[in-house]
Amino acid sequence: MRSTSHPGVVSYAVQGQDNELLFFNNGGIGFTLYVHGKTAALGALPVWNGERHAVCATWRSNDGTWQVYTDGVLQASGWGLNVGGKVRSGGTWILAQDQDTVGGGFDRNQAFSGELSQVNLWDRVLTPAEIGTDFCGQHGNVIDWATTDIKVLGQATNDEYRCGCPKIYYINVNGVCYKYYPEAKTYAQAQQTCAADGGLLAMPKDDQTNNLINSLGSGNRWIGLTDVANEGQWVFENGQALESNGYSNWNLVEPNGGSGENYAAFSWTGSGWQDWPGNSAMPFTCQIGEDLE
Ligand SMILES: [Ca+2]
Ligand SMILES: [Ca+2]
Repeated sequence: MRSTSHPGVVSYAVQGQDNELLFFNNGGIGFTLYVHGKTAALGALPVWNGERHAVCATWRSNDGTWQVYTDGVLQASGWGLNVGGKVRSGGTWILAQDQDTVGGGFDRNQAFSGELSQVNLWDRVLTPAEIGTDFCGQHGNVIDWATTDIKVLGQATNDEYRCGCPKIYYINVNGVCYKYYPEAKTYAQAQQTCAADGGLLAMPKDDQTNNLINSLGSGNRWIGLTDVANEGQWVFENGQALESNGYSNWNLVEPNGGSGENYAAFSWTGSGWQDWPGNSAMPFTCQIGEDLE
């Protein structure tokens, strides 16, 4: 999930109990898990930084044990939640809102604003290894996200969730994972940020990739291309010479900075490239996955 709001996230209502199962943020910093109207305070969860996060809540009937994990890390746990209870069948599931009646009773202040995906439900408590750090490829035995028909209502829209990156906040496009970093850094600092993720500054090696990387941000942004080793000999971050690749997208008159400008960036005008001094600070995009050799 990814959001900056304080909402009802997953709501399951049955006749006579609109909080049969509910994962909810109480408007402040704390989350609450409801089982058959009973509550466990999960506390604050580190999920409000605009990145994607994997959240998993568990509950066991016989002793009411509950746990909540984010990105594979146990954040809180307790016991005594609705001991011996059952979650009844035949109700209605709503994502991104809280039901106060079955299928309705919505409060506009409890709408989730953000992205939700890979919502699965099991009839048993998963092991920590099963919970893991990402939910791509999971298949709940009660609700399987991959095969469940989801109705899109209200202002919600449907989009493809691009699974399959080693870091969940990267998006997968044709087997390569990208993340845009909006914070301004020097070229060297941007290189370090990408390296810490196990990647490189994004390398636009064809028109399609260039447009994709450009679409992730705006303004001046570093790309993984430099002539610092030999003036005029532009080389991608993975060591491939620009010339041997056969695609470039320099703006008119660029590159024009000689030995004073040894690093390539998108310009504020769009997807064209310019050479620029590396000690300037600007946003950038990292890539991991394919094409790092
Ligand atoms: Ca240069
Ligand atoms: Ca220039």
